[in-house]
This record gives sequence, C-alpha cells and structure tokens, in this order.
Amino acid sequence: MGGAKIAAITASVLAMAPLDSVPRSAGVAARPSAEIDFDAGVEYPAGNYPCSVVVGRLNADPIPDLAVADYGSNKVSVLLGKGDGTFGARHEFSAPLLPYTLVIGDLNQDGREDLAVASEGAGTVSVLLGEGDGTFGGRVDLEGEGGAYSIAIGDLNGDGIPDLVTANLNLNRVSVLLGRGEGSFQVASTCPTAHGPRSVTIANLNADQAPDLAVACFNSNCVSVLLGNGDGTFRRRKDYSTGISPYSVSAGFLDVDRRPDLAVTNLVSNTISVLLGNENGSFRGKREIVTGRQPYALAVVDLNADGRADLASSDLASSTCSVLLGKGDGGFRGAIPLAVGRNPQSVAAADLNLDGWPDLVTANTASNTVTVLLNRGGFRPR
Ligand SMILES: [Ca+2]
Ligand SMILES: [Ca+2]
Ligand SMILES: [Ca+2]
Ligand SMILES: [Ca+2]
Repeated sequence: MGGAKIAAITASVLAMAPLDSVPRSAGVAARPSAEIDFDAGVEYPAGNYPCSVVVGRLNADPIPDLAVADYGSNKVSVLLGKGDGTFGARHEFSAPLLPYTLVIGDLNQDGREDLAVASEGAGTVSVLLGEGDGTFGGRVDLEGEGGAYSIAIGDLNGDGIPDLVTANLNLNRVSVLLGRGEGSFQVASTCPTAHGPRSVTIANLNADQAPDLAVACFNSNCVSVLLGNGDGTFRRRKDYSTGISPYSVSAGFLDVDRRPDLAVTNLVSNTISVLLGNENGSFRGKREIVTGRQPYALAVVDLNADGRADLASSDLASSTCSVLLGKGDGGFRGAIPLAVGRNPQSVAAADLNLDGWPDLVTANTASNTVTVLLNRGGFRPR
C-alpha cells in the first residue's frame, strides 16, 4: 500500500521550548501517518550533551529503565521507569572524561545489571557495577586502547560471561575485552578494520554459532565484517560499501530469508544502507533508504506488529526520529518523521510501558534531554 506520507512535523516547536526540570510534552501530535500511531514525544532532562541512550532493567522491578552517556558532563544519567511509559528523576553517576556510548549487562554475574561505558577523552572503558536498585557502586576503569567511541556487549567466546568489544576510531581497529566474570576484563585481541571505525555491533552473521562483528567505518564508506572463530578471535575482515560517512550499524532480519542483514546510517548521504545477508556471512544488494538529515544511530524493531522488521533513525540535523516501515523484502516505505528534542544522536527501541508495543527513545545532544515516544499500536497488520 502506498499511502501518502504527511509532511514532516516541525521540530521548531521543540527547539523553542524552554528547558526546565520537569518532563514535558512536545505539544504536537507525533502521528503523521495512519501507518503508525505514536503519542507526542515527552522529554526528560539528561546531563550535558547526551550522546547515547540504552534501555535495561536497572532496579528490582521488571519495568525498563534508561541509562544515558552524558558526554559534556562526564556522567551517566539513570532514569527509572514507572511502568506507564513515564520516568522518574534523573540520577547521575560519575564517568571518565567524555563518555560516548554505553551498554547494559550483568558483567560480574551477580544477577544485577551493570554498565560499561566507552569514554573518548579518557580512552578507557569503565565498568559501573549495579547495586540492583538503580544505583551504581564502584567504578572500575579498564585499560583501554584509546579512542573508543563505540562499545558492544555479547558473549564472544561462549563461556557464558559477557564480553565487550570497542571500536577504536583513530587506531582503525576493534579491541576485544573478554570478561572474567567478576566485572574485570582482559584485552584478548585487536582486529584491524577499515579506516575510521565509528560503531560496532555483535551478531551471528553466518550459520555457525560464533558471534561476529560488523563495524561502520566512517572514513572509508564501508562496513567491515569480521566473522568470529568462537573463541574471541576473528577472521580477516571483509568490507562492504555503504553510503557516505557511515556512522552506526545494526543487524536484524530485514527480509524473509532468516539470514541476518545489516543496516547502516550514513551521515552525509542522509540514508540508511541496507545490506542483505547471505548464508556464509557475506552481504549483497546494497539499498539506500532515505532518512531525515544526518542520521546518527538506528534501531531495528518491528513497530507495527506485521512480522516485518522496521527501522528507526535518530536524525541529528532535522531533530527527528524517522520511522521506516519494512516491506519484508529488504525494502522500506518512505520515512515517517517523529518530532524529538534537538539534535538527537542516539535511538533505542524497547517496550517502555509494557503494553506489548515497542516504543522509542532518543538522546538529544542540543536540548540535553531524552525524548520518549510511546507507540499506541492500534493499527492492524496488513
Ligand atoms: Ca552485576
Ligand atoms: Ca565470554
Ligand atoms: Ca513491521
Ligand atoms: Ca509500549
């Protein structure tokens, strides 16, 4: 169905609103299309220049919470969910200089979620051990290689303990940190990538059981794919062409063949490159999907419950979150822009109010906020 898309919601409404200490509604209906149905975005204060937002369960209840890397204030902000899609007051925890991205996982195997933060300025990865009540105790700064802009979490060597991998922008490689299980890590290996690795994701891209890596390489307009050996080491990379200035990469099933595909945001092209996966972990058939301006990050998620993965991008220059509904064949419908705070750099998808519909949250670097977009669902799969 080729339903007409309504024009972009103006972000200027948000841009002119004063920043205050209480959450506020964007005041515009974020419902530009009958194809999706979202409430207007609600903004919550974060720290200074929030670069990255992730969702996890940081206290004892089953309600999703938010953790934010506040690049400009050298903090991590935690906002605990209330269960209805709203969030409580922000709590700050210390991070090293210029925290850029973060991940959530139980790093010390005590049943409580922890944080791992990649700090650009300090060149370290820091572990903040969770107390299980939404607070974090000791911070452990791991020896890093420097320039770690992006971090991903997963069990890379199959021992059941979460491991970390960082994309080290200026060194043109990724570093693998294998977890020991008590919250400490050893730098196990480094692997060369193409020039300018900005973002790394962990996914099983071929038919074996070993996790693989995909790395968006900003300066060489490609994604480097490193197939895993299952022991924390990786084979020599293969590069696949993207649009111009690829920033973030995510994996997901974007067509029907159940082989993982890749989606990559391109800052200069204002597109997402879709690369369809082959069974052996190689990729084919690059398509360019138009987003808002300067898409930094993206999420792969089925927003309209039709069984087909959709995409959501955080478009920095247009201050939108673009929703791109999947057709199930690797193609996508036209971008539906949702208004968020100013200059969003990060987006995450999760069911924040536990109604069964995935919601979206962005981290907005210029308004020092996160925007929560609740998915009202209600439409019917076609
Ligand atoms: Ca823990
Ligand atoms: Ca492991
Ligand atoms: Ca869908
Ligand atoms: Ca929901």
